[in-house]
Amino acid sequence: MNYSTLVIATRNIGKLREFRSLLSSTGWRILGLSDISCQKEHEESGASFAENARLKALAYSADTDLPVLADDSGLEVAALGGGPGIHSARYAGPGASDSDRIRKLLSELDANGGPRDARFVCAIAIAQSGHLLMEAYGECRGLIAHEPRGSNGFGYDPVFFFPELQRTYAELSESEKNRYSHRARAVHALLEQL
Ligand code: ITT
Repeated sequence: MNYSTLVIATRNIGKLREFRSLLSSTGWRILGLSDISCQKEHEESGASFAENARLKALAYSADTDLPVLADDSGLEVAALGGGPGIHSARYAGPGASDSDRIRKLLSELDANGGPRDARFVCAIAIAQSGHLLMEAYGECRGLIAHEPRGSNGFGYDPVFFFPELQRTYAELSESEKNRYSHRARAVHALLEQL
């Protein structure tokens, strides 16, 4: 497969920034949804990360002739039965902030008292003109910290403690996170297929 331009179908600027960096070695021109003037919102109605990534990529690929990459990702906490999982973005309800979601996660886990093992999961799908072209998956294991630490990254990064580097994701530099993260692993798996 030979891309020169790829649209990243996300409204999450943290994700877009990471993809730009993770794909920089390809030389592809990376566009966001605003670059193709796409205002549409597509519902994430799937039952898994992979299904949601596929649905997003296929839906947005109807709005452009360019290939479209979608990422569905989230945090699975073992003691919470794998939650918030595919509901990571909506975990604290509509309009909630990253801090609201982190507060809810910490209070549920503190009340639960169980082990703090967790993993970040990332499913990627690429589609063009309504056809699915490629899929990839990555995950990264860690622990939920007792309180937020660090200010880099986005989302749940301040409470995801990465044992290998003994820091939370939000305490890692961008290049460190992009070496180890679930998204980095998914992009690596994707590029291996090319
Ligand atoms: P798009 O659907 O527009 O891509 P989104 O933020 O809604 O944006 P998801 O539906 O995939 O994306 O939800 C991902 C959720 O998981 C979101 O709340 C993130 O905060 C969280 N998440 C995913 N990857 C993360 C990462 O690398 N660091 C921190 N949180 C992450």
